[in-house]
Amino acid sequence: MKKFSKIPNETNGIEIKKTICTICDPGTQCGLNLYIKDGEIIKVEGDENQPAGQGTLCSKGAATRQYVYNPDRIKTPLRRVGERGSGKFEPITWEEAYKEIAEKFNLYKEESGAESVVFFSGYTKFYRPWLKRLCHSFGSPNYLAESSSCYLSTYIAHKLTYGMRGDPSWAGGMKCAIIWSSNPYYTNPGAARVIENAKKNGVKLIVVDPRITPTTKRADIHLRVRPGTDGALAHAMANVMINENIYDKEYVAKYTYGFEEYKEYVQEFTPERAEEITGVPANLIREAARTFATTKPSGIMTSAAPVVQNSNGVQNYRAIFSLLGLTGNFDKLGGQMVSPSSFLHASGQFKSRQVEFRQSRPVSEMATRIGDTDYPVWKELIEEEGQAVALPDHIISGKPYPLRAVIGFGMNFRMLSESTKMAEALKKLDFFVDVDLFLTDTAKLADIVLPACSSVERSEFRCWGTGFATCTKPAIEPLYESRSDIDIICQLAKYIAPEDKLLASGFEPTLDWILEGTGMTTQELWKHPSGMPVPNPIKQAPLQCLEHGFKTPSGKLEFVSKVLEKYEHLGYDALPTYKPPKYSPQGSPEIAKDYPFILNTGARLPMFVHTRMYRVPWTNSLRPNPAADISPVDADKLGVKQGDKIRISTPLNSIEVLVNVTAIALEGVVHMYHGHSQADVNSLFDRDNSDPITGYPAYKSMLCKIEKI
Ligand SMILES: Nc1nc2c(c(=O)[nH]1)N[C@H]1C(S)=C(S)[C@@H](COP(=O)(O)OP(=O)(O)OC[C@H]3O[C@@H](n4cnc5c(=O)[nH]c(N)nc54)[C@H](O)[C@@H]3O)O[C@H]1N2
Ligand SMILES: Nc1nc2c(c(=O)[nH]1)N[C@H]1C(S)=C(S)[C@@H](COP(=O)(O)OP(=O)(O)OC[C@H]3O[C@@H](n4cnc5c(=O)[nH]c(N)nc54)[C@H](O)[C@@H]3O)O[C@H]1N2
Ligand SMILES: [Mo]
Repeated sequence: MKKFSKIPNETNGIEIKKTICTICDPGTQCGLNLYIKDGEIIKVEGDENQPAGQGTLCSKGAATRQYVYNPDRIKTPLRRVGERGSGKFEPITWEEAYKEIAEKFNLYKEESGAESVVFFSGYTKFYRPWLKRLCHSFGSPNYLAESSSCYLSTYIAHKLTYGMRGDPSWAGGMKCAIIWSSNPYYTNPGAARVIENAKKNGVKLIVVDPRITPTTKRADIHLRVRPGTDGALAHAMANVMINENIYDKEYVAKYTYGFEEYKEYVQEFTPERAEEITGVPANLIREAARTFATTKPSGIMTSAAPVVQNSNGVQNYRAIFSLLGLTGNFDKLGGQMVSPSSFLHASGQFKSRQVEFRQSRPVSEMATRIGDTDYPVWKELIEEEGQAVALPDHIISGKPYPLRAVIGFGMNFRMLSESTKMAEALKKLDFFVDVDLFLTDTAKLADIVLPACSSVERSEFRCWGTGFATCTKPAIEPLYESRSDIDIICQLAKYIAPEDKLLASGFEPTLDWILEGTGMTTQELWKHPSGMPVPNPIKQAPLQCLEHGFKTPSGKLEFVSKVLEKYEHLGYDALPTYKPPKYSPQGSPEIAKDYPFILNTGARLPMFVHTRMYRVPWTNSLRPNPAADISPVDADKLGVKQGDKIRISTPLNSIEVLVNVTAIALEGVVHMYHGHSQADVNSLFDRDNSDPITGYPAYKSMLCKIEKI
């Protein structure tokens, strides 16, 4: 019998509309069946026909009604009337808002150049091609995003090592996988399903994570590494593979560059020495190395975040990726396969025109981007996005040129290190516009606030690696006067980039333009409310680099990076050298005397997505107060119990939180979630505690001390 067969029916006026949940934005997008009566969502279920969610929902998706109908939603466009930051606004019309923004932006462009206006995106992804185009059509190179601490650094490590992105080829007959710092059971249910299947198929799983998680519980081998020491662990595995002669000599000889130097370098990382550095027992390192090298094909599942959020992040991932070269697994079916992006970062087995769409004007002809002077490797490898960690200093100093305005879409000043500095800088701007669903602390600093709607109130396009795509339709009208970010961008284009007629034409024509040649159109996609298979999918074939050369300067998989070689004068090493985290017992023993704990922040909780779910009663009730996870051993040493209040201090600042005593925490490490306004962990990090190559904040390794209050 069909579930819920009584509703909807002809008499009760209830309709089911299909859309996707994008609360946890990039990878998943579970299908939703929304029960609608009189234009209101009365019930939320998973859509069984949609492959990403397969009818299931997590705690966040299940709370959709509380998210959408939250009393904190911004209802109309707002203009500041009080002091900056006072949170006093008056409602204005959309027309007034657009006019005022256009007047200011066009004036700054005339007086100080288009580069004086910054276009910023928070974690939301669906509108990014449109926002980038708006920025470029206006003439500014300064598109910045949350990606300044997420994903791009991993991408840079891929590019430096093998020239493009590679993902594990789970479906290609993989026999062994390392899941290196990822916990999809909390962060990406679709990927968790892939792991479940892999387990059923007998794939050997090695998981590298300091904590115990649902993913580590499924591991054949769990390497409980100290935060930020991943590079030393990878080198010790390479050491075992080379010295035990279990590496792929033919692949190394034919397809890699710099092997002799690399081989010599990893000799210092014996498993015993690596045990001292990483805390992982030497024999377990040996076992992991042997398993990965001899159970082939094998691949590595990586993450956008933890490894690269260390002061040695890029080099640590290069050390990890080098293992794919050493074992001959890159560009092999069942190993690691090249995966080009179709739309946003997802590879959906089709080729869209998103890059041409975004690059309405070449950035290379514009002024120097924010961050380019500090991070030349980023400048070289990342075409359309600056490094936002340099934004506060740039605004405050006015150097190398003045920055006068920022328009942020879902901007949150608390997401980068020295968060108070970002807030200060935003206050110094001539003009700040923020677009959000809620009047956040960042929106309160703005001159104009614009109300965005949620995913169930708009249309958006998404695709999946399985060759499946969807374009949603609003399940309910946007609440109050809120609008889709894409509609806001396309309207704004009429005022600040009037020559760009395509952008001004709105969602449907622009999406059709991007998808031209794929066999998909908006109208066609709308006929399939649960999504549709991509027509004529381009199946990713192996041996692309092996036959045609890697997209690196040497044309090979580079153990020694020819890009980094150019910047050796800046202290970057061409080999993936291991350096201890800047703040760690090994990296700064003097500081460690007074600050004996490692502070590791932001490991995801299943019910939160950054700051998004704190205001939602169901999810917030699961951890209503900011709390730090510490191990029972550390709790005993400190004399604290569950629920006690503690102060966490770094040399920069301190915050007060509750204690959560839990065996999932590694001894000596304090784990703390980010984004709380009452206890902002990012106020504890200074900008210099970052990866010198990419500027990524070292959220995963800081030193701290703990006092009971
Ligand atoms: N200490 C520490 N800091 C971290 C991390 C960590 O692990 N530790 N992780 C980093 C990482 S990986 C990331 S990705 C960043 C994320 O950092 P942010 O991008 O700042 O995170 P969010 O809180 O998800 O989103 C910001 C805002 O977007 C708004 N928003 C939601 N949906 C929409 C929408 O559809 N349109 C618009 N216009 N706005 C919307 C939300 O209401 C919210 O105010 O944080 C980084 N910061
Ligand atoms: N529920 C939920 N889902 C999310 C998000 C969210 O906020 N909430 N955020 C989304 C975003 S923006 C991102 S970037 C992804 C992140 O997705 P994941 O990378 O899967 O998630 P994390 O929990 O950040 O990190 C995974 C694991 O890395 C471990 N780890 C921490 N430091 C280190 C280290 O130095 N080395 C190693 N080897 N492991 C370490 C943590 O203990 C954690 O268990 O999740 C996305 N999905
Ligand atoms: Mo992220």
